[in-house]
Amino acid sequence: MAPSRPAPLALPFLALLALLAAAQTDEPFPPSQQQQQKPPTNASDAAALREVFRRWGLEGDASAAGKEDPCSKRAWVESLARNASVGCSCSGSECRVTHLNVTGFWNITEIPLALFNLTELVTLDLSNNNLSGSIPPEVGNLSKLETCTRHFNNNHLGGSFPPESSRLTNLQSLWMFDNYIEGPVPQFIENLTNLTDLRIYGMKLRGPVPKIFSNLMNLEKLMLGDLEGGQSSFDFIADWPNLSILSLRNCGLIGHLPTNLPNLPELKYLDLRLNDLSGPIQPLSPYKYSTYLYVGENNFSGPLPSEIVQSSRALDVSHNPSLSGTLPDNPAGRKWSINYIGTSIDASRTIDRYPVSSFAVNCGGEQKHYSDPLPTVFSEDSSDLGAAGIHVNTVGQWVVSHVGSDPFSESPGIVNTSQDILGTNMTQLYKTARTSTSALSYYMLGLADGKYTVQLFFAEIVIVDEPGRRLFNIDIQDQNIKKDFDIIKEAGGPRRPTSITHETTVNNSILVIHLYWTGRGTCCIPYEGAYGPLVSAIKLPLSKTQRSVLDRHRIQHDAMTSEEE
Ligand SMILES: *[C@@H]1O[C@H](CO)[C@@H](O)[C@H](O)[C@H]1NC(C)=O
Ligand SMILES: *[C@@H]1O[C@H](CO)[C@@H](O)[C@H](O)[C@H]1NC(C)=O
Ligand SMILES: *[C@@H]1O[C@H](CO)[C@@H](O)[C@H](O)[C@H]1NC(C)=O
Ligand SMILES: *[C@@H]1O[C@H](CO)[C@@H](O)[C@H](O)[C@H]1NC(C)=O
Ligand SMILES: *[C@@H]1O[C@H](CO)[C@@H](O)[C@H](O)[C@H]1NC(C)=O
Ligand SMILES: *[C@@H]1O[C@H](CO)[C@@H](O)[C@H](O)[C@H]1NC(C)=O
Ligand SMILES: *[C@@H]1O[C@H](CO)[C@@H](O)[C@H](O)[C@H]1NC(C)=O
Ligand SMILES: CC(=O)N[C@H]1CO[C@H](CO)[C@@H](O)[C@@H]1O
Repeated sequence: MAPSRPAPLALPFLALLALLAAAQTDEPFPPSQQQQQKPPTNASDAAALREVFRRWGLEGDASAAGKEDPCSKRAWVESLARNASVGCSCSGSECRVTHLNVTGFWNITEIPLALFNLTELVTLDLSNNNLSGSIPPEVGNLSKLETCTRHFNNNHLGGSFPPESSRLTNLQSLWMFDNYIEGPVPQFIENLTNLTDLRIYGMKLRGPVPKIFSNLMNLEKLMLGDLEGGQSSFDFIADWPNLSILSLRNCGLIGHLPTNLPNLPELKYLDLRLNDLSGPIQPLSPYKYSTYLYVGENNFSGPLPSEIVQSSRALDVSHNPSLSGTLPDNPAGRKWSINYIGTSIDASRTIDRYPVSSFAVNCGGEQKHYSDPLPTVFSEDSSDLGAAGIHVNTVGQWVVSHVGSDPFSESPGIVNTSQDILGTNMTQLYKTARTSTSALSYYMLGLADGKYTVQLFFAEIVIVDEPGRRLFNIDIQDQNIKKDFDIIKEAGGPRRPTSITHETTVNNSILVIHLYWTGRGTCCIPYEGAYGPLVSAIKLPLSKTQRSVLDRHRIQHDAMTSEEE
């Protein structure tokens, strides 16, 4: 910023709260002294902004509409999550609109073309609205854009990336996640060499990731994911000196980890889950420095290098069936933050298949007794699983497995509410829940083969403002039964119960319930990391025969353990 110009950005954003307070209590747009001294807003910007706000129903006081100076109408809010603000940059004779932030409005569905007349925009944030349709080619007119921090993420945009976006060469951040944009991962991104923060996941894009992305040397955060088909090898990663977050979940990555892996000295968070990587896990590089290392759901084999197991690191190696080895001894008094379910690592420690007679879990909570309609004990499930971990229920009849951590926050794995849950007499079941920013699984063990009816219980107790924010998928026995499941929508409101009843078959003594996030809904409302699956309770009613089979096993098990003693 040239020192001769007045600092245009600091004022609007620092003074935001004061202005908001004024805007809410006094007249809608108080003409402060300072604003009167300001030069007028460029007529083209003023006309465009008025048109945009008219289309979005945000023109405010109807009597002032068309008269007020848009640069005086800087900000107004309804809530923390719903916010609209304008920032201007003024030189001697006129002000230009340089910042526009309109986020969290479910009723805003269109991108008015007039928006692209605001050619001096430096930041634009239209996240968390309900925009639909496609991004028009005119987006290329906003060539001064630098930070679209929260750009178009979390909307319902479709179509493909307009090639004109390649003109936005000043862009430092591009967040387009959680939309319905289709087509290949756009090659033009290679031209946006100023990018430090690129997030495109939770859409309908196809791989491969262009090799030429290796040119993006300034990258600090790269989050690509949830691609639909197409394979990529690791060759788009270069020695990016400032890269700290690398998330490549479900990107169709294939091949071995190269032996000469790139040098990524700042790496803190590495997520390679849900790819098709094989061969050995290299002992250190490139994740030497990563605090979060997620390589689960691949095809890695060979022994787990013990150097990567560290008490300061959350490690997920789950569901790599050919991965073997043993875990190093726990550091005194500490628990490893590690999830190795579904591997050949030291399996004896993990799961003792001791069956018992009932399966009901109060996810995230204490043991509870309810008649539903038969007397049922919902067992306690309140272990903190950190950013990667498993917990085996004490008598071994079920296991809960969790992987996930938002890269930007400590997302809690267990949530609770003190508010009432309406429309149920099992209210305590719903007041606590387990949640995950990636994947949460429950394994019911030692079942006789046959048909079972699973019941899952939910109530939204965190993202309580609107439906559509928490969306996740549910698989039972590897079969997808819900895609973009939305608790509030199903329950008809927040803090209300809803349930799923699903019939399934067990033929290897284990029943698996898998709840997982695919990048949809929200990243950060009401707080960073509030997304992904949430479940209140699980129940597996057993028939009389199933129960008696289990009881027989139970008696044998008890007999065995007493002999050992
Ligand atoms: C206002 O902005 C338009 C569009 O960028 C520009 O052509 C025009 O010169 C500006 N007007 C003044 C008075 O600077
Ligand atoms: C946007 O710019 C175009 C071309 O300069 C002009 O025709 C149109 O009237 C402008 N729209 C608004 C709402 O200012
Ligand atoms: C959207 O809702 C806000 C209130 O939350 C209202 O001021 C605005 O006029 C609405 N916009 C549209 C396009 O309906
Ligand atoms: C826009 O508003 C949201 C919600 O208050 C805020 O989180 C975000 O940082 C703002 N963006 C900009 C560019 O000011
Ligand atoms: C969002 O927009 C879609 C149309 O694209 C509409 O069907 C839906 O009702 C809107 N959602 C809300 C909460 O208004
Ligand atoms: C990395 O970050 C440092 C410190 O912020 C900066 O000086 C340097 O230019 C960055 N390097 C690249 C390639 O972006
Ligand atoms: C509820 O959650 C809060 C915040 O995470 C925590 O401090 C509190 O101990 C929890 N209460 C119960 C009863 O679990
Ligand atoms: C001034 C300017 O660059 N206008 C362009 C805006 O975008 C449309 C669509 O790409 C172009 O046709 C205009 O020339």
